[in-house]
Amino acid sequence: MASNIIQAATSHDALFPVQTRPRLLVVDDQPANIQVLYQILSSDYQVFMATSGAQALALCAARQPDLVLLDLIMPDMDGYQVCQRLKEDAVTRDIPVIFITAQTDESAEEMGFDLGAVDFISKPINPRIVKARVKTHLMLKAQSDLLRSWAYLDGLTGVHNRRFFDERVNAEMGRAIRNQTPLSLVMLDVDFFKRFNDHYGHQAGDDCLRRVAATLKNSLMRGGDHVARYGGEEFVCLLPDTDFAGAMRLAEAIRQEISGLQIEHAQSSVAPYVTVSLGIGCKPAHLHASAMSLISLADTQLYKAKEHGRHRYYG
Ligand code: GH3
Ligand code: MG
Ligand code: MG
Ligand code: MG
Repeated sequence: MASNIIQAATSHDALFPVQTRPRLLVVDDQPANIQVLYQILSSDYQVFMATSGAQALALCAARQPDLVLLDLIMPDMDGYQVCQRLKEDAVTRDIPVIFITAQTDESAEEMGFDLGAVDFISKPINPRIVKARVKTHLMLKAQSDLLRSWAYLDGLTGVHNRRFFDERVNAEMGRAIRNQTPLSLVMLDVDFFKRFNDHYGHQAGDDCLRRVAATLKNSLMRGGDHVARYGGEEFVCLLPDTDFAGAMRLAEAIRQEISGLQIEHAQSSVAPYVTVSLGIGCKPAHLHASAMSLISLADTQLYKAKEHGRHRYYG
């Protein structure tokens, strides 16, 4: 397939590194049509090409372009089918699709919008209109991506929020069951934090939470790991492909790193600085479990860590 992917390489590269330019996929069964669009767009964008619907779907899944320019009439799989398939798959659903077609009747256009296309451009194409529409839709896509990412962040600490975690833990559990891989969860809670707030004030409490969150982020080694704020002074670390032993190692490392921050806590009964208690839940590789049971297990273990003296982990 690699031979079918032609990447733009122009003098524009010096100003705008190729890998950071928005990525477009142009799909048309006629190479001559692709050539025309390539010439119009390749100076501003990375342009990938496909000459069939099947190829377009494969490229979208593998490379997730920022926008697709899609021919309507193609043999085998037409543009409508390609668009429908893109919108059905969670991985490609949010990629905007612009139809480019010689078909001018309104019902064709209506059907395209019904299937989730964002725009229609008619052939023969006007280069300036193509450029303007592509630019507009890329901007809208970038804005909605940004808003979506904000919706998943915790405002105080900057790590992911509960909404993100709730969605992710279900997705990761599904994946772990399908792939028969382990999935671990470390849940942690700051010890005697009410006393901390009462003694040092709410502002200092907020600062403490920010430092704890930053430390958790730094402690997670793998790209696929996620840290989220689960509640007030409770955080969760979601660890795909991590078995119980790995989760225990991480819990211990976190325990030590938080106490190592030496954030003064004169009112704590465990230490003169801020500490955390942790609970571990693990779904072993070849067993089934629900996201709910994993969370409840980690929560139970966290409760035990509290009961047995705090500043420790249980699993
Ligand atoms: P334990 O060791 O058993 O966990 O005791 P604790 O005092 O930490 O637990 P408790 O649940 O009684 O108190 C949690 C406190 O966390 C109460 C609340 O004021 C504080 N808290 C929750 N969210 C925030 C926040 O966003 N900022 C600040 N500063 N404090 C918060
Ligand atoms: Mg065609
Ligand atoms: Mg708590
Ligand atoms: Mg607490």
